[in-house]
Amino acid sequence: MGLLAATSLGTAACSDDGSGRDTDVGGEGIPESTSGDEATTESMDDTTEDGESTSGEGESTTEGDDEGPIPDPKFDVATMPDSPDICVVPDHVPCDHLDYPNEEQEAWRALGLNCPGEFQADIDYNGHYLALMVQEGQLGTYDPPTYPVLEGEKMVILSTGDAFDVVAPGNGDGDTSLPGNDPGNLPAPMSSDNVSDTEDCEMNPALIGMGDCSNTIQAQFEGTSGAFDYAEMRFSIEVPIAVSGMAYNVAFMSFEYPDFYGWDYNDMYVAWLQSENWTGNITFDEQGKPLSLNAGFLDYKDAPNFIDCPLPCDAPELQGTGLEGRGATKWLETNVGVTSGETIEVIFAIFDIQDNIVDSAVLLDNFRWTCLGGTPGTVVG
Ligand SMILES: [Ca+2]
Ligand SMILES: [Ca+2]
Ligand SMILES: [Ca+2]
Repeated sequence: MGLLAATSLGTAACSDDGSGRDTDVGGEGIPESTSGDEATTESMDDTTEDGESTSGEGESTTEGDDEGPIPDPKFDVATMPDSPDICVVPDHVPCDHLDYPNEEQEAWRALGLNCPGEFQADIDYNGHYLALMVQEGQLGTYDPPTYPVLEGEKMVILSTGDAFDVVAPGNGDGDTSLPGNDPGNLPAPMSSDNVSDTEDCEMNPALIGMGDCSNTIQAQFEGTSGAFDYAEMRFSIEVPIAVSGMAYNVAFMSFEYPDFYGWDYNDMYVAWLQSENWTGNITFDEQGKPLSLNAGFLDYKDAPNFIDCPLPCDAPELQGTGLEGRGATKWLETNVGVTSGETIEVIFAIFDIQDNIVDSAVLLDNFRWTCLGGTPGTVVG
């Protein structure tokens, strides 16, 4: 069965014991009584917390003698129906094979969002129309595929230039300026500022909302002219009942490799989450930095460089993509905890730093709900 949703986040998550009885919605934040006529309720809650099934009403009512410490406070979200303390990922049927009125709408479904009959997101694309495109089928020609589609039949390409340059060799030179998309600072609610010089939001949750909880953006942003050729996909969505995390897949690739590899400033990708539990970047390389040309996950280097890939240095995995002779990461996977019933805002943003010159891009696919809570993390996957 699923994981325990409420325990991993510690805030308003799931509420009831599955018995069909209604927890008092006026009692938010107040631990349930452990005495008197509540004894039956408590023993059933204990059963739930042990991870056993409580699907049948009236089970386990004779276990009143294994009372442990006072149970953790239980919360009830008044706008939600009562739900059991288990995590259940809603069914998802990919819909990116359907016809769409325009490529922007197509992109959201390629990502795995807004399929018919599923939780709908408020969606907003901001960027030049050339920066966004939808790729059907694997990117490149390598076998086994380096970048297979992970959900449905299509994935998104988001670029700091012409996204078409990513698709195949010779489509373009990977160096396109897109006038009118140079905000410098990151658009609200994003902020490049660290929440603190010494703590992140995992160490000190009181810092949530004060800036970038991950403290990863500022160091790459400071002292530059900021974001150029900026493109973002942003959406707001209510987290479904009995879900404790969200995940998606991303791969970063850059035409800046190898010429500008190892330079202080380079293009950057930020995945921003605005939620009760986190405000800030959620996608990192293996050194805990944002994805960029110098990302620690830059596994595919298809040309030598003087820092860490002497001759011969190539990456046949990039065959048939526009990134031949350049650099890229594998498919990566980010997961982060979110809370049932809250409305989160998610922003996938890519931008040149310092100038519009030489582009970078990300592949995006497979947005989904999960049963993994906790602070954000990114792994190869
Ligand atoms: Ca897809
Ligand atoms: Ca550019
Ligand atoms: Ca650039």
